[in-house]
Amino acid sequence: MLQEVLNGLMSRYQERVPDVSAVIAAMVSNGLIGKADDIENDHIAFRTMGVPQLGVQSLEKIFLHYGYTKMDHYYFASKKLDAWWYAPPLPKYPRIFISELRVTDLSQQAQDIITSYTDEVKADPVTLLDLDDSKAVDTFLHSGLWRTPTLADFQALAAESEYAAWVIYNRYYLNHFTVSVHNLPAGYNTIAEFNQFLEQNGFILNDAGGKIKTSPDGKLLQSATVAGMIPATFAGGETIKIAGSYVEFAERKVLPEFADLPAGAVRREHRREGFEAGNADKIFESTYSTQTKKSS
Ligand code: OOG
Ligand code: NI
Repeated sequence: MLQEVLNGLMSRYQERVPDVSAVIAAMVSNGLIGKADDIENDHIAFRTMGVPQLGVQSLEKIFLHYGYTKMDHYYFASKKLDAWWYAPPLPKYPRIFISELRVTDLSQQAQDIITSYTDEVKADPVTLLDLDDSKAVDTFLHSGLWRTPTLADFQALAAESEYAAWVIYNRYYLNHFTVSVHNLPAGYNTIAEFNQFLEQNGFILNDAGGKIKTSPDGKLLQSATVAGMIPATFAGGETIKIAGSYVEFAERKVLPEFADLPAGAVRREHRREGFEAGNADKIFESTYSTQTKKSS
């Protein structure tokens, strides 16, 4: 069940985000991995609108049903976001990071625009789904939820919250998957080295707060590509390029209490867990125009 839903998310994401196949191809051709399936997916991420019948409380029901456990909360004051991460039922599955726009923190005008769309969803749609039907869940995750936005609404939202504009158009499309770098061959198994590999291969990295985002304990290091621009067609028929999704990279260092384990014995539970608000705050900007202007 869970594997089928994850496969459906990854296949749509890979079609929309050319950097996904390009990163995988570069890793294979340089011998970092044998095939795409060898990549360890550290986590995937979704964005949601925080209105009562949607948001995290709705989307999370799918993953709680598949055995995920809700973990820590993070708050992003200036971006007006909340987020939680979810631990998978088995280590072979990715962690999940779901964020939510604090809609009532926005201006009345932005709230009115958002609710004019989200009010089309009358009740929490996940409660109407048969979560044991992976096809139905897959279709739901890639459905419109609300009508296609107008360009004027998209631009009005973007002026106040680029996150809001992203969600009004992109809905539940996967925001990113994350290549775990610490188990890659020596020379590529740190974020610093992997970033160098990425840049040598022509990928453009998010440099908000620096290309390497490091947690205060020094044990979670992350980087991300700048989201590619995708053609988006609006309600009036206009087509402009807007930010799509991106790819992230994560290095989780071994915890001090396991420092003496032989390299071959180190597993996920021996490494730094969870997320870091300071890192995440900058990674969100991978879809913001301050970053995407470098790719377009
Ligand atoms: C999520 C940004 C945060 C992380 O790993 O901390 C994040 C987003 O852009 O929606 O992915
Ligand atoms: Ni992430």
